[in-house]
Amino acid sequence: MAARLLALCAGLGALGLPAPPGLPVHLGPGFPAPAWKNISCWSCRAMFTALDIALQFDSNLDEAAVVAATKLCIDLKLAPQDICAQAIGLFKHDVIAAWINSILKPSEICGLLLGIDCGRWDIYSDWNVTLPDTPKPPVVPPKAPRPSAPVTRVLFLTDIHWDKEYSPGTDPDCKDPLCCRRGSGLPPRYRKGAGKWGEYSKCDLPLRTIENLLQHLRSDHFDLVYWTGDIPAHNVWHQSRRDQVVALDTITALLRRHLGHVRVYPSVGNHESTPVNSFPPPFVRGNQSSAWLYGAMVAAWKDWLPKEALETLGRAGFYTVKLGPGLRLVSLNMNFCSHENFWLLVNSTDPAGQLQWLIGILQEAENSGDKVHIIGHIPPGLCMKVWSWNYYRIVNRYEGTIAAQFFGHTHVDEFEVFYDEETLSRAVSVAFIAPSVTTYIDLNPGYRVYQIDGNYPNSSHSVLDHETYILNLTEANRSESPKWLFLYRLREAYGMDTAFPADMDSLIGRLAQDDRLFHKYWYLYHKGHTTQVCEQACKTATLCALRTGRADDPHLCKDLHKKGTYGETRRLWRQRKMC
Ligand SMILES: *[C@@H]1O[C@H](CO)[C@@H](O)[C@H](O)[C@H]1NC(C)=O
Ligand SMILES: *[C@@H]1O[C@H](CO)[C@@H](O)[C@H](O)[C@H]1NC(C)=O
Ligand SMILES: *[C@@H]1O[C@H](CO)[C@@H](O)[C@H](O)[C@H]1NC(C)=O
Ligand SMILES: *[C@@H]1O[C@H](CO)[C@@H](O)[C@H](O)[C@H]1NC(C)=O
Ligand SMILES: *[C@@H]1O[C@H](CO)[C@@H](O)[C@H](O)[C@H]1NC(C)=O
Ligand SMILES: *[C@@H]1O[C@H](CO)[C@@H](O)[C@H](O)[C@H]1NC(C)=O
Ligand SMILES: CC(=O)N[C@H]1CO[C@H](CO)[C@@H](O)[C@@H]1O
Ligand SMILES: [Zn+2]
Ligand SMILES: [Zn+2]
Repeated sequence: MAARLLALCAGLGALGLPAPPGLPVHLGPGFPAPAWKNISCWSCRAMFTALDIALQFDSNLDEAAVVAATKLCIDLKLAPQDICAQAIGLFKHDVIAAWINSILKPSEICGLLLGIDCGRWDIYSDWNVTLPDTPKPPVVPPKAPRPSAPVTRVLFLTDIHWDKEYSPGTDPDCKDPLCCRRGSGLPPRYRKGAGKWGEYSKCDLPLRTIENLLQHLRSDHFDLVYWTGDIPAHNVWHQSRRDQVVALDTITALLRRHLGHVRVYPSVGNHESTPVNSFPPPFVRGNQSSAWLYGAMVAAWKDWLPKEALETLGRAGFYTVKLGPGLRLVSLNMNFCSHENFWLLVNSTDPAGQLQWLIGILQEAENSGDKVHIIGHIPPGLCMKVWSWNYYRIVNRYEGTIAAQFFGHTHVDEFEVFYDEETLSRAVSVAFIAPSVTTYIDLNPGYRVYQIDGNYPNSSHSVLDHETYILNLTEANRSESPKWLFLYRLREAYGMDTAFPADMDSLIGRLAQDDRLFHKYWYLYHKGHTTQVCEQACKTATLCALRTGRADDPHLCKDLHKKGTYGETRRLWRQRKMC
């Protein structure tokens, strides 16, 4: 019973309701700050034991749980009253179904809420993928191609977050988790209303801005498009399956119209589903399953993907496709690694067999001398520990085959370096994390273009450089026809010879040493719109994220923090927005 109550709380946490300013951090993944921060392990257990007993005396358990969860939501000020009620109404069905079979003790609940020190949980349970016996080929350090070699330009779009209720003139600082929309009310007299093209606040984008971006992109040339998800807005307390499919179809149609014949390869974001983050693995069947969503994706994307890819997409939201001679793409469904996907509390062992499948694809590619690009939504360093450690092992084993990795989800501009497992000192791979199209929160709209070693025999197919473009909202709002601007080019901005793993790793070292360079990074990280300064612990946490290709590894950042600051860094690191 406590399980069911917690399920509802988990659903709420999964809403990712932003913490009110000034309040510190949440303790467990996916839980909003004010709720759990101040609870000791002991009082957490006491509280859930009490609730457990109380609920045993109530015959209408689900109802009681809903009432209790709504009260908690309101008392803890997680969200305004009406949003609490709507959110819990929306989440209760699925979340209860996810939990009905998992019998949880208060200690397990508190383990989930407060971390592993306070109890155990299935998401902490251990499992290992099986690597083939084929020995790892000798490592060949990457080499820059000759200057005249062809280059592939890949347009990278992520986290569009279209708000169909966006409404200029409304209050950008409303009390709801998402503003600038119908129902946000009018701003106070001293504050201007939401801008025509977007707003620096907790707001998503109107369709007009997305269309404007796509029109602008017509004038450029791209060989390929990678599109890593999060299509709908952040109004997660009020989304139906129909709303999600309409968003998927609308944005897909826009891309098709404006990008024309260029092939687009999508990935599934955590916002595609409703409730948000709810991605039942294939062991869940019937109406609870994700069939409604994957089916809509198969229908929407059928012109872009071959039949075999549509088959795995329809089953579990991931696929692979051969892009051309010597290059294969893998699109992962990273929701199967997510702390916030409450279905994984039932069974988190390699959901949908995705990682084992990935190993098969990589081994085949290795056998035939192909390179592989991996795209996905949530970056691996933000995954559940066991999933991400397994993924790290795979990246290590296939470092010669995985030419590049690309993710989104954090909405900011960053990357994660992977190191060799033996010494954690040799950089073996980089996951590039591109900034969002949306402004959420306080950002300029933006997009990324990757330059990749092109299509010729023995090409490395690795990232040579990348460019980031933004819409300067301050300027855009003053004009009828906004201009998308070039913001920076990686190697030029940071003075790098290559964008290979070793150079990305040494960039982290240089950022740690050089405050001016870090300042520049912090500016570009926010797409040219910084609202906060970043010193000491914030800086360490920000740099630590760049080292962290696998979750919960205290060794990766050892040299970055001074003695005694590890706890603080970890705290800040966990505070990173889940988008
Ligand atoms: C957190 O706990 C401490 C000590 O138990 C207490 O003094 C403080 O007021 C609490 N803070 C909040 C926000 O409840
Ligand atoms: C998984 O592998 C790790 C490292 O080799 C080992 O310590 C652990 O016991 C293994 N776990 C299982 C469940 O086999
Ligand atoms: C399936 O589930 C959705 C969402 O919970 C609900 O709206 C719909 O009515 C259900 N359909 C059937 C046939 O049960
Ligand atoms: C969880 O899923 C894995 C892989 O599908 C399966 O081998 C295992 O038996 C499942 N565990 C439980 C407790 O059902
Ligand atoms: C590609 O690499 C292989 C193995 O190193 C080599 O035998 C072959 O000649 C190369 N092909 C070209 C066109 O460079
Ligand atoms: C955006 O425009 C404003 C006003 O012209 C300017 O101050 C700011 O520096 C610009 N930001 C970027 C990233 O170009
Ligand atoms: C983000 C931003 O600059 N918003 C402004 C856009 O322009 C309108 C009209 O001038 C202002 O009201 C917004 O504050
Ligand atoms: Zn996301
Ligand atoms: Zn997002």
